[in-house]
Amino acid sequence: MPKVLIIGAGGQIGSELTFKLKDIHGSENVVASDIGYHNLEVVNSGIFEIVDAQDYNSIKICVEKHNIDTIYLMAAMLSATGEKYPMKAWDLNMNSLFHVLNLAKDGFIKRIFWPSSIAVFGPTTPTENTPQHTIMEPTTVYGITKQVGERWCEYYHKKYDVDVRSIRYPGIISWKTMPGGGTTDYAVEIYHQAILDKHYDCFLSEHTELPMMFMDDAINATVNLMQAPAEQVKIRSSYNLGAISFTPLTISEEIKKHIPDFKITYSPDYRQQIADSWPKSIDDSAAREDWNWNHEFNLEKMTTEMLKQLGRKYQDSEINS
Ligand code: AKB
Repeated sequence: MPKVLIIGAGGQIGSELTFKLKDIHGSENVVASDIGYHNLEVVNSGIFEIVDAQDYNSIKICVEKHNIDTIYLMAAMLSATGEKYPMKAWDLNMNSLFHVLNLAKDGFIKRIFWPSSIAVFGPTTPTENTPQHTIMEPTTVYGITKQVGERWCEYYHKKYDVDVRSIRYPGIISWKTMPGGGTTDYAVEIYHQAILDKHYDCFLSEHTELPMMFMDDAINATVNLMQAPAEQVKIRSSYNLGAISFTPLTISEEIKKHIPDFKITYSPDYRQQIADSWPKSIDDSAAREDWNWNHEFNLEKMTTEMLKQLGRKYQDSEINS
C-alpha cells in the first residue's frame, strides 16, 4: 500500500482526490494537508496536517513523520488570481514543485503527481483538437509556471529517474468544493446561480468555447495514471486530457432543459482575454493509448448530476439553518 500525502487537500480537486484515495488505499494510508483548516470536511475525514507547500522543511517533516512515499501536489494559484498576483503565483507554483521534485531526487519519496493545465497553451497554439506536442507560448503567469513546471518534471525524470506523472487538466466542474481563481470557474458558478437565482451573469462571452471535464472523470484519470505501470507512462512532461467542450451559451441551453426560466447575461471582464488564448478542444489520444484514458460524462449527463447534487445540497442547508 502506498503512503500518500496530498498537499492542497482543501481545494476543489485536492478534496475529492483525498476522499477517493482514502477509498482506494484506506484512510490510515492517506494524509491530507493544507496551509489552513478551511475545509472542515477534509480536516475531519482522517489524518490531517498543516503543511506549507512553499516550505521544503514543512513538507519533509510531514513526509518523515508519516513514512510518505507518494505526493499529490495540488496546491497552486490559478490563472485569474495569478494575473493579480504574478510574483506570488510564480513563487507558490514553482517553489512547491521544486520541493517535491527534490524530495524525490534525494530519495525521501518515490512518486509524484503534479497537475499541469490547458493554460500551457497560448494564442499561437492551434485551437481545435490541440495536439499533445505543439506550439506553446502561454501568456498568463499561471500558464508560464505550468509550462516551465512540465519542463522540470521531464528533466527530473530523465536526469534523476524521478517518477513524476502529470495531466494537463481542462476546466474541472464539480459540486462539492468551489474552485477558486480560475478562468473556467464560470462553468461551476453557473449551476449554483441557476439553482439560487435562476440567473447568471457570465464573465466570459457567449461563444467562448473551452475544454472542460466533470470531476469524477478528472479523479479517475488521475488515479489511473498513478496506478499505470511506469513503462506505460511515456510522457513525463504532462498528458493532454480532454472530455467535453462547450460555450457559456451551450451550457445555459442545457440548464434550461431542467430550469426553463433560467437566464444568462454576459459581462466579459479581464478573464475573457485569458480564455481567448486557450484551446477550444484537446487531442488526448496519447493518454487514451498509453494508459487507457476514457471519459464518461458528457454535457447532458454532467448537467443532470450537477443540478441534482447542488439541489440536494441547498435543500439540506435550508433545512439545517
Ligand atoms: C483555470 O481556469 O485557471 C484552471 C485551469 C484551466 O487550469 N481551471
